[in-house]
Amino acid sequence: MTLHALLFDVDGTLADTERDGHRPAFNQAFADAGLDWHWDATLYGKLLAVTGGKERMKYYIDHYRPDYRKPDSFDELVADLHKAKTQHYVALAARGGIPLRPGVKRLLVEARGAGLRLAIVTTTTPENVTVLLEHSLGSGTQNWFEVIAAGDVVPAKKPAPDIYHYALEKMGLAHAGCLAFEDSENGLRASLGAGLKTLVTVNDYTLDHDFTGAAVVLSDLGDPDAPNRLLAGPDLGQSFVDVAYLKALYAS
Ligand code: XBP
Ligand code: MG
Repeated sequence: MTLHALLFDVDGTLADTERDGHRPAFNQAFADAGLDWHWDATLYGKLLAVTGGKERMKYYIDHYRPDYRKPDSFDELVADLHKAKTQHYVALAARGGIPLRPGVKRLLVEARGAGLRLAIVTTTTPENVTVLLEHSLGSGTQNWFEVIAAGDVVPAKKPAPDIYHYALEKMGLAHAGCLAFEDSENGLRASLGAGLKTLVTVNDYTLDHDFTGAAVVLSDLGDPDAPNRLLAGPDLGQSFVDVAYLKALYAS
């Protein structure tokens, strides 16, 4: 089986969205609501143990705020805060405030030209994905992706493999011939759980994660004039990721 489809995570993989995108958007929503909740960059790293913004807020209250008395309408409060947070995030991304990681645009353009099928597989909210693609990758680029599998379309978020199963089903594909791109342990557990070979690019929040089972772990995708670093896995003799590299990795 040859490589014919690429499935991309978004947060941490296409762009470093978490520390300077999602985190300030959550904090702004908390401040607007008059809450004394505030997530600094270190605490946020710990909260990333849980994927999904609504799930993350509940985890924060349960594990870090024993002093907080939940109102009866707590689920509603979390849903409202999450809506407000999404508005802040969308505004930031629409200002072009969240650049893509190195090599991402180059690889997507080349993969598209090579006829590889593309999909997005993420736990974040769909609006967050479309605004990021539109403003950081380019106008109309959401159409490059055959499926954008995002957010609450499956009840169990990563590390559950459900969102990958959902995307593969929509594409009418099994795991063979597909390669996933992830940045975190939760993401890798999800893609491996769906039987997918997975390329990992790390970021500051995920450097120390356990990437056992990844096909390769790289600092980033790299570019011809900005080599990446191989952190684990086979040395394919190339310091940036292109379609030839992906085909060789898939076959290895
Ligand atoms: C991303 C997430 C998301 C974002 C916030 O994980 O966990 O929750 O942090 O987005 P992954 P929402 O990269 O593994 O998909 O607030 O829209 O959930
Ligand atoms: Mg991620």
